[in-house]
Amino acid sequence: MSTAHDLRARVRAAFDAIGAQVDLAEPGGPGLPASTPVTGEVLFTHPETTPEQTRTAIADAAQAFTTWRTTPAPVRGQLVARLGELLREHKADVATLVTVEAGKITSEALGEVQEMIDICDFAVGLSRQLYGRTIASERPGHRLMENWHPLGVVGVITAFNFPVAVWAWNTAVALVCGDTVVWKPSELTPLTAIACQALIERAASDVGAPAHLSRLVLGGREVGEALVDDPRVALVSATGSVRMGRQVGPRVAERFGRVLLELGGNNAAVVTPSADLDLAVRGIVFSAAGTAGQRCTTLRRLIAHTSVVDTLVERITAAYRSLPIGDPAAEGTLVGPLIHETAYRDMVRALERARNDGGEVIGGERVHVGDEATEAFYVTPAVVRMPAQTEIVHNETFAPILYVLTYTTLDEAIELNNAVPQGLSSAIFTTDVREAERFLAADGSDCGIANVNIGTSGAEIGGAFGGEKQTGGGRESGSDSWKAYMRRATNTVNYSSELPLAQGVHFG
Ligand code: UN1
Repeated sequence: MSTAHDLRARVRAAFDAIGAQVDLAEPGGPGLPASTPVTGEVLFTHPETTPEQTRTAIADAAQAFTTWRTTPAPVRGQLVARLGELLREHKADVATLVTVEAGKITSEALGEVQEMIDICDFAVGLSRQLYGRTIASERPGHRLMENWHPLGVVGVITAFNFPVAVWAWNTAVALVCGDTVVWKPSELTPLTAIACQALIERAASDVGAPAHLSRLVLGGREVGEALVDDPRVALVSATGSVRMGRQVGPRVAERFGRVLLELGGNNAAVVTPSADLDLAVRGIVFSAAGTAGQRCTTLRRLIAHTSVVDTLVERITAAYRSLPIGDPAAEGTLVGPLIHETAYRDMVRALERARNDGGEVIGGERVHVGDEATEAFYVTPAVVRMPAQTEIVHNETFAPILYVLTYTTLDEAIELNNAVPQGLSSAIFTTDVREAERFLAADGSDCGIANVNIGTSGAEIGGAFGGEKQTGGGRESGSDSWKAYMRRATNTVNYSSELPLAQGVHFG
């Protein structure tokens, strides 16, 4: 079992390798704590950004924007290409920090850094593909077209559970789009953020890009508010809880800023009688128990046909019993810790409520890992057979709880899938093409992500990522999500010597 001493040494080694120049003080000193869920201890304290310094960071990013917006997009892409190279070089270092701060198992931490590399590759290609349209004009001698221009400063607010990939989705795309970035990471993951900031600054200096294209601000609510309320921040891209989104959305809208929200999910998988159950069980276990249930794409509801539910629950619980739970840095571990005590308390409360509603809970117990790990919260993932979808099933509890519901007709399954207020991810396991297509159709899943024969989590960066309803409606990452980071200008050019008016209007 890793000790706090080991973890500190790993952080220092990763910082040295990356070249992060921040004073990491031992706990007890001034500044904000950087803790680890692995042992539940504070590892370091680090400097805090004041709201005043946040405003300065925004001013710097706004200033940098004035030159960056006219830098040709393919040249902007070179910065992101360099960031991608540095991430390849420091993949293991960044992953170590992700494991220490977010408690992800090594393979998932490496996967998260790979997701950063992937989005850098994507954004570099995008830097030569920022296309507008040419539209047929109704007037002779006129050309009608769309031009996409950089937007300004993008405020990026990220959550603890993907402490680096979500920053990279936003930053890689924003930078090639000609925007500059101010990043407020979760207070729970400052170390990964400091490391990423060091890498982007190095990439900028290596390619001769202007300073201040990407700034980091570390702190709590006040720092976030300074970002949200500042009219120089053209777009606020925020990932986190629905509660956070409810505050950020209206505040940014109040000043007519743009928001891109990626909030909670309450993702379901439908398993039909024709499903390949081996495949379904594997997909379900990864999506429900992986990352200790702390992805926004985590599978939280299983909607099983009555003919397969017993077998399915039996196989899932058997798989759960064999999952190695413990030190996320140790080889073979598949389930690491919950992020903190509050997450654990929320899980206990949710399970209590489910029991009160008649739910049959299997698993969901605290596991003590190592001698010193009294402040760390490791749990066995829980499966809860519910007699009905009560209110607790409609809540997102950020922990490994899989509620099991049953259905008899596909219509019923789709209704259950869509019954929750969130709309991020969904899946169907079936070998029947009609069922699969129906799930993906307009009257099928209402989520931003709908999959067939894979789980709800682990999306590739090439697609647009985000969801509907309380998930916030934003789309990040691949496909044409870049459009959220740019402004569109419609241009009509008259190259004739006449002045015909649109809609046949005559004037004088
Ligand atoms: C998140 O949990 O905020 O699809 C992002 C996935 C990852 C991204 C999750 N690629 O699970």
